[in-house]
Amino acid sequence: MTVQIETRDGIALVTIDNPPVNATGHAVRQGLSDAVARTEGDSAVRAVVLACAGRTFIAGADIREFGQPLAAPHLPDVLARIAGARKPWVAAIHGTALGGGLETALACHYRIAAPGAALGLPEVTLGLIPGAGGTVRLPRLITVDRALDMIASGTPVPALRARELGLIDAIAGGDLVSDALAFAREVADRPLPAPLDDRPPRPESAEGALKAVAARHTDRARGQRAPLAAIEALRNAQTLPVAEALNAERALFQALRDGAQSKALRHIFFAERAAGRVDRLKGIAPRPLDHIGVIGGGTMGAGIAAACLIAGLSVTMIERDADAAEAGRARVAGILDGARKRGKLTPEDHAVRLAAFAARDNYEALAEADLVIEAVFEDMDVKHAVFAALDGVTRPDAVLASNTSYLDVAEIARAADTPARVLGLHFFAPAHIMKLLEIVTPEGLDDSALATGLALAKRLGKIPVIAGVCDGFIANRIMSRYRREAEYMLEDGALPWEIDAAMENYGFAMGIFRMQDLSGLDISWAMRKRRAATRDPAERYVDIGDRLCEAGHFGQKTGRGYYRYGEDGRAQRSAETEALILAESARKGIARQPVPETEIMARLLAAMQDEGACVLDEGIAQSAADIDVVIVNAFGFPRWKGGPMFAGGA
Ligand code: 3H9
Repeated sequence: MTVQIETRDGIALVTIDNPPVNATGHAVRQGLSDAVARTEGDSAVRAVVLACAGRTFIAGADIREFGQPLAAPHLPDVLARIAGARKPWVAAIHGTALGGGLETALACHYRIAAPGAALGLPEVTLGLIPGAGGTVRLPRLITVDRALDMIASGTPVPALRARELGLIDAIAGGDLVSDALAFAREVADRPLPAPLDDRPPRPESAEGALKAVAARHTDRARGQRAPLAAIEALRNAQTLPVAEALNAERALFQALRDGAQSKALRHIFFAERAAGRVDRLKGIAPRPLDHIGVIGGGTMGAGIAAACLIAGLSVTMIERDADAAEAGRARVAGILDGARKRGKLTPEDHAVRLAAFAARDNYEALAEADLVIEAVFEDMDVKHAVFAALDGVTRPDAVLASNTSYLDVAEIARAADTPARVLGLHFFAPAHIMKLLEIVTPEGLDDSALATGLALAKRLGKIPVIAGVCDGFIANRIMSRYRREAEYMLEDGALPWEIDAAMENYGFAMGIFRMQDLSGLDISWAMRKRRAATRDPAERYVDIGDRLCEAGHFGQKTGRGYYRYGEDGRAQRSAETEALILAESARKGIARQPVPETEIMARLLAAMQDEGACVLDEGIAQSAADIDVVIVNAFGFPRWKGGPMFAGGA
């Protein structure tokens, strides 16, 4: 039974058991509706506790049902029945009460949560707003500006904060269900509290707070409809009678649910969860993972080490000498300090994580490592030297990984005595923050080594995507293709800020030239020089980036790049860059033509889709959805467009 009722001492315990996350699919809605009827009709029942089996309270509506016609009873009607019950309902929340889950808890008369629980209305992350009363009931329980902030950001709040806000009535001190039953026994004798629907919205927490929150989310929306719909729904909740506000919420929800943005966001939601699944690994156990070795204490190595430490692993970092080891140690300590300051690590955890870290200047310190990640200079000879050295000192069952972002992992592996234990783990900078991890699988890779790479990703909270071996794997290969297209457009008639504006108006977090300025133009220049000898002479080559570097313009760090940077670090159009571009077009005999914004985006998207199709054909990516996951997470492609392959109808 999906919903079970058991009466204990006058209190009905209604338990939802709908794995994996107790979503309110049809069986749950029907079961809850029946539970209201039964408990209302049973004179032995004085109060009701609503709890969930498994890892979490209800985590929302069943997103898989959204594409299909929904069968009655609908969630808003079920919740109206709970809200109108004559006996008090107490929601007992563990794990996460999200979306329709929190709305169910809001329909109950009381809420009690386990200390580790989190509560939120994350519908905007799926291009939606709450559709079962959340926008109307939440601002009647917590202040209207905080309600808007929760709904428009989609960010859940932990139990402690929920208690401060007035979102829950109590935090369980012992076993959640026992505490909730005791709570229900107590409130059964009290008069039923006025349903939220009969209360007025709570005024804003400070004058002007609501306006400020609305302005912030309008600014951030950048083309997304859901946050704006949330603002509209909250306004309705304040100005319309409850029944009308609920109807208006439902209409907004349905329009969003059937719209392109929500479909795209649902695609990415499921694609991210499917990524990194490899059928043949079923039943293959990963090797133990406690102690990680990191070779190289530069920006990337330090970020990887910090990510592992934050996840609770112990880390030994190797550098070439004591000074470099000390510099690497300081970089890692700096990242951990930042995590403590931002509240990501408690002071106690910070101390424990630091104690689990060592920076050394000899490979022998890796004798006990379960997995070693190399993050040294991108040069095949350097990598070969590292892997040859690792062979001699690591345990034979240790997994060896290269963090290369484009080199041939199969060739790197050949330097090891046991190539089958070598794979690529391509982190994105900053490695302790970026969610994406490309797992590069050379032919002959041992299954348990691959399973271990995937287990590491899970432990670090990353999204793993499996990639085959080729130049640049999935992310950088597609990126270099569309960067090339952007460069062609520079020669053909567009300027960097026009291309960036087109991308940002499409929804990218940042245009490609601004992004290159930020990461520095010198690294890719060095790579181009290394590859110059092997480049196909027939291939169209744009020299503008090289010319900028030759002039010492390495991007934001030198105050000059594609843009010019003032004291405040703001990017400004550069007359110098423009003159250089015009001169390059003239040198090649290209008659510049303005490139309209729609054409800029059409050309960039076509380049991504075309390269994506090649990546798929060659078996480098497992699916088109994996490519979307990579491009959305690596390069700020707007999630609400679903990724280039989804946008192209793949
Ligand atoms: C909503 O509620 C609308 C209402 O306002 C109005 C209605 C009228 N449905 O993430 P995980 C699956 S909108 C269906 O790996 P975790 C997921 O696909 C909804 N399936 O676990 C995966 O399946 P599989 C608002 C769902 O522990 C499995 O569960 N709610 C749903 O890392 C495990 O998921 C949300 O937006 C769902 N709602 O994280 C919450 N949720 O194993 C969305 C999960 O086959 N969910 N699945 O791949 C989450 O944020 C996370 O899943 C959660 C668990 C934090 C709950």
